[in-house]
Amino acid sequence: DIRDQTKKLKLELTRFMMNYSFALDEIGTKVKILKEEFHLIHDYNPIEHVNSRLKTPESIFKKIQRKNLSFDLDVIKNNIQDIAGIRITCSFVSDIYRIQEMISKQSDIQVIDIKDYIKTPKSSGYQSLHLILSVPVFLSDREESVFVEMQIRTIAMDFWASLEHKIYYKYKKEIPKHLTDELLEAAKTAALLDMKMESLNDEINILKAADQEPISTSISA
Ligand code: 0O2
Repeated sequence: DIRDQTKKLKLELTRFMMNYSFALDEIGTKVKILKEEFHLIHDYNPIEHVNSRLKTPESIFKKIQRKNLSFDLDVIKNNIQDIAGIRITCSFVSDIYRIQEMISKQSDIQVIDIKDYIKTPKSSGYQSLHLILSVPVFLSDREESVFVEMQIRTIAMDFWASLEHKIYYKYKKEIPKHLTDELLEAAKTAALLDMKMESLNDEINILKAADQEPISTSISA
């Protein structure tokens, strides 16, 4: 009857969403291990902060409609790859690619897709590195591969994206062109700031390395 069917559907949906939550837990642990071990070995922490989120049912529903998909869990699973999302904010652009490499090398993770919005920013000015990962989730009776979208960005990219998102969110109508132009300009300024901070860091590292070199005691004649 209808009550049994509703109960079954509810259970199916809960299990469906739980897998994404487990996948986020797993990837979150992986990132935490990388962060702590990297800090221990290199005495440097490339990761500033990490956030993760599950897409809300409303947002999943909107995307199903936008992509003209049928309301079928298998179709949703295969076509909506950002139900689980983790965002890693790091210090320098080079850290982004370092983290990408560390994650990609892990044998149980498959990199399904890479969108490099740093090399090719979006027309809005948005920059970040997006990876679609397939993560195995070990359940009581089976193993499931689950997609997780990993966004890796610098503090400057995150600053821009967070504020731009807020500006759009607050203003529901179409944004006047001069504002989108200025937002694009601001994104370019953020990218310049990233370049400047990275080159300052490189210079300091050279000075630090020189400081650590053993002082030669032999005096040549
Ligand atoms: P939320 O709230 O972060 O989840 P797809 O439709 O996913 O197959 P799409 O939309 O081209 O393909 O995916 P894309 O652009 O690779 O990634 C979308 C996500 O990137 C967005 O998620 C944002 O988090 C971020 N993003 C992309 N473009 C912009 C931008 O111009 N400004 C800001 N602030 N963020 C951006 P959601 O689902 O839109 O939102």
